[in-house]
Amino acid sequence: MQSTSLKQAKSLASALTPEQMKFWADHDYILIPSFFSKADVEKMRGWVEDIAKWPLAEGKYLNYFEMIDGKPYISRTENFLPYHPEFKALIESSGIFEIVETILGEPVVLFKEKINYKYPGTGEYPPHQDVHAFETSPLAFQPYHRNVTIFLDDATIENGCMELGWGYEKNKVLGRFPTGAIYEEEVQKLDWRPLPCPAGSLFVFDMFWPHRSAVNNSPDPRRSIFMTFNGISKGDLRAAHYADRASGKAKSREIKSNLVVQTNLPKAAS
Ligand SMILES: O=C(O)CCC(=O)C(=O)O
Repeated sequence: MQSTSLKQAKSLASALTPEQMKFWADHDYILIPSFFSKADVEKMRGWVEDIAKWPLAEGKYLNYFEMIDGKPYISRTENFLPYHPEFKALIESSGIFEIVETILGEPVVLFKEKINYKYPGTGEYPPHQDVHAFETSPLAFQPYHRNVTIFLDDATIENGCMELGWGYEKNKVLGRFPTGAIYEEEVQKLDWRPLPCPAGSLFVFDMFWPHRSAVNNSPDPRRSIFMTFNGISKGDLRAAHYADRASGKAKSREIKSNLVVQTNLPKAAS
């Protein structure tokens, strides 16, 4: 049910300008500031705060908690769009699908999505590539997925904006720990540059981009939505992916070692 309703097969008229296409071809990313209006950002912030309070549920959306000094802090909610029709409608009508279709040259499906809450004191991400996060997928380690991030708050150095590791080799999977975190020797070879961007921005990036982000040291949240797409010709793997994630024995990688899925928190989070 959820996978078919989260795809759009529309016309393939270009949703990007020639300049944006060239930037993508040169850099494998595009940042589009003010993609969403202030009103839509405000609306999404409200929905995200509502979702952060959703009760734990089996077989639906998935809440993840960061354990800090033995206490759980909500870090992420995965697979939330099927359970929030207004949010889903806004995303589906936003033009994001069309942008990824333009980049991939075919209609796309939404493989997965998550909210990263990045509340104060949380949200550190070690250097990693998203390409190897999905071992359940036959598309893992291959250049078929594309990521899109919506920033709902200004991303700044203080609140741990994303940092990109420039100088990586296209379509190369870097040496990494079993968690997916890149080996220090590989990290050192890259030129890490922060990517501050305003609330409402859309950041589209290739899955091989090495990236990391520091803990949020500001007093305010730095919320974002991460969506991963693939071309329809590669199949619709969403249901299989979330079945694996909900199994409690997920084979897909988790780069944050202090992250705990809801089912491991019988009482603490209720
Ligand atoms: O939200 C952030 O600061 C970075 C998140 C990230 O790298 C990820 O979810 O893969």
